Amino acid sequence: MGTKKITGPFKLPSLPYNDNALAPYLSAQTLSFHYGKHHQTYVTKLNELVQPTVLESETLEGIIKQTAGQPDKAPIFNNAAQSWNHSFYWKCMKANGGGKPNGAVANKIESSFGGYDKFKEAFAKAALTQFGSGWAWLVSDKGALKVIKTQNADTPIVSGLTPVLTLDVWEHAYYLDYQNRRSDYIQAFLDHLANWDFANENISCAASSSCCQK
Ligand code: MN3
Repeated sequence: MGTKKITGPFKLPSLPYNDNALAPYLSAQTLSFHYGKHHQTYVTKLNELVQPTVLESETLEGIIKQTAGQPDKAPIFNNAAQSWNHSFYWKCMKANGGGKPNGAVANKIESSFGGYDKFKEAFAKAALTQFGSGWAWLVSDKGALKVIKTQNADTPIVSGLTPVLTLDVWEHAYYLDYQNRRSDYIQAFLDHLANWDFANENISCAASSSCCQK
């Protein structure tokens, strides 16, 4: 009798690029550990935790919403929310990304923050001042864009906000490339990696009643 290998119901989604695609800003080594080990472990643990429960037939979003704010469900929430957050985060980056956006997100950044530079300042500040582990987010709140930060696994989808862009600021996201220099990682993301095409897709989702992320 070996340990039963649990392979579902949740799967690790494919990384949307090769693991060297974001170098030199994020190395293949960082992506192979962050995606291949950290993200994989959240998915594996989630599958172990939901296997014996009724939550097994639920969607990932459903599990996150049902377990949020319940201390006895924290292990399920943490692994489900981290699975969701990471799948979203990979799409928030691309080779030759970053810099000023175009399209709807550019207009919304103008109207919500008073310009790209002010957005950039607010996002960098949120990412830098998140004490310990967590995430910085650009979210849509009833059509207006806001910058927020969340702690550990917390995710804005439980607050009825639509994520537009996120940055993982857990140390495992940047330590191999930047060591303690979180600020350099944040600048690299904003200047060279942010996927504004994906942000524009999320803005379209926020404007319609059903979101493509689900
Ligand atoms: Mn991470």
